[in-house]
Amino acid sequence: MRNAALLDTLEALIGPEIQASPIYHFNLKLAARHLALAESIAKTAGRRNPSIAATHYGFEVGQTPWHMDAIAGLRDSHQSKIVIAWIPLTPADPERGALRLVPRSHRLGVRSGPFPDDLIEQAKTIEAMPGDVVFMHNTLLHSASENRTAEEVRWACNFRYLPVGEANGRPYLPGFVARSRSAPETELTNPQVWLGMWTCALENLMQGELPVPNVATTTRARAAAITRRWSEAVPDERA
Ligand SMILES: O=C(O)CCC(=O)C(=O)O
Repeated sequence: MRNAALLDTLEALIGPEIQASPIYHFNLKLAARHLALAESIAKTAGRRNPSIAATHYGFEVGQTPWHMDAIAGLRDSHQSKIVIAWIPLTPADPERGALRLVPRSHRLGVRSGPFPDDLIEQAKTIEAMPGDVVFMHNTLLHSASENRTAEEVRWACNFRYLPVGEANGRPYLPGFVARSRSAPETELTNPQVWLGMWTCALENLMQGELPVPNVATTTRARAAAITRRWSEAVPDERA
């Protein structure tokens, strides 16, 4: 997440003060054999089929439905200059699970599906290899195809970056300063500290004193108030 070449490119896109968002994912696409196993376990456990259900679970291991990443964050983050860095760790092509993007769809603003067919028809398939990075606007419409291999697991990271000080959409989890030209001492370089920040944040949430706000129902004004309250309560996340 602090790779210098990655941050150099991000700097050109969003400026020299770069926050790594606490919203990030590792996307694995399970192969047919793994999905068959997962499906049989799901059946036994009375859960939905993980390979096709357009749920959080399906999103992560099977075909990823059309979406904009912005919807994962509270509404006060929808105006933030958020860039997604999607990084394949294994080959990501139509056989193994490829990213599909609708060029210029970020101009539509934040929307949730279903999306019209004529929009989806404009999608481009990206063939990406380890070493590549795909940079996306936070409101770019995208999806990913399923993994059609018998055995290979396809892995990709979805990291998000935005200017320091802008709302990241999950104020109750720890982001960190990945690069700061004006105050380099604020950069977080110690992964153990970051682990400590996550541990504290999760323990705090588990105490349940403050409910986790719902991204779909929390208004922008309320989200901004929640974000402000958290940044006053935790002025320096590293501490
Ligand atoms: O890597 C994938 O399979 C899906 C990526 C994606 O759509 C996301 O992380 O938002």
